[in-house]
Amino acid sequence: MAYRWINTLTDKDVTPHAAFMNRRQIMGGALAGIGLAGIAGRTSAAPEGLEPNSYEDITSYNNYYEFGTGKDDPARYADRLTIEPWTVQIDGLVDKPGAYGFDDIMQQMTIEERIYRFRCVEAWSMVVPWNGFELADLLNMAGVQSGAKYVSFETALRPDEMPGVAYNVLDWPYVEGLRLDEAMHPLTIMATGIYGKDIPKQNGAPLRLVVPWKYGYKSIKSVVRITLTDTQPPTSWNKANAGEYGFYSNVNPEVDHPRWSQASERVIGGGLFSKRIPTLMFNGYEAEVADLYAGMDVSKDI
Ligand SMILES: Nc1nc2c(c(=O)[nH]1)N[C@H]1C(S)=C(S)[C@@H](COP(=O)(O)O)O[C@H]1N2
Ligand SMILES: [Mo]
Repeated sequence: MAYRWINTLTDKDVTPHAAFMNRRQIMGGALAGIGLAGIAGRTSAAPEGLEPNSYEDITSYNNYYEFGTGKDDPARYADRLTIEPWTVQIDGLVDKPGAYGFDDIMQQMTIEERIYRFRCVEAWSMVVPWNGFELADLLNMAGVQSGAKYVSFETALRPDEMPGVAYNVLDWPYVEGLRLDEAMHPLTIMATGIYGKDIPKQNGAPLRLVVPWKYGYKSIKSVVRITLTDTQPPTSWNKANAGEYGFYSNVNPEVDHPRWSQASERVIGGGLFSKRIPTLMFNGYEAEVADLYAGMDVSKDI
């Protein structure tokens, strides 16, 4: 699609911080016709050297229970999902509720690359070079009303296309939620691509939430509905097991899952050389997001 562009920033150039801080400059430069190679050559603060996982790793080791609970089930079965046409219902406390077509959304959004850490609650992790847009831009397009305090999200429910929904492992459709300030945070994106290609179905085509400082299950796939509300919305894993999965689900190495440690994580990929690394507070995004939780006890409000 012509409106998608891939920047040539290396992982060293796009630290999570620099990526969102430089967004407007990057887009301004691109629109003004400044070569992207020039942008890649700019200096950026505090390079972290995040090493993205391979496309193969990211698209073959998945959680998408609508297609089965095995890690390879989504890659095997998600091709059954029809993604054209696709509409996202945006409703609740917004000025312009309605059914927004995916292509219309894409034409209005600024697509950029974000290289983010991704940490599943099961204690494995990857680094993913997403393409996508800020959720805040989409919510602002719909016009968030002053009474809105939370955002709820819903995945498509297609029994004919999703073999996994025949099993009651979760209460379908998959639903998730964020507090409005979390949803509006510049690190929160709707991902529409990986490595510059349209996001594969097993990863949540055609658009899925990515909240990099929270456990992976918050990053709901194949979103068909976004509702602005004044009450905290139900979330699938919390409904399934409230003792193990809270609403916030912020990555916190100091708070263990009742059944395993969260202090470290297994890095996917590398075969025999796969390693365990320490898990970082807020998955490494503490400087950007800790303020959102000022006054909360993050060891209790899990
Ligand atoms: N609709 C839906 N969204 C989902 C899931 C799911 O089963 N269904 N799994 C979640 C979990 S547990 C994780 S770790 C991530 C996995 O994303 P990935 O397969 O792109 O790595 O998707 C999340 N989003
Ligand atoms: Mo997960």
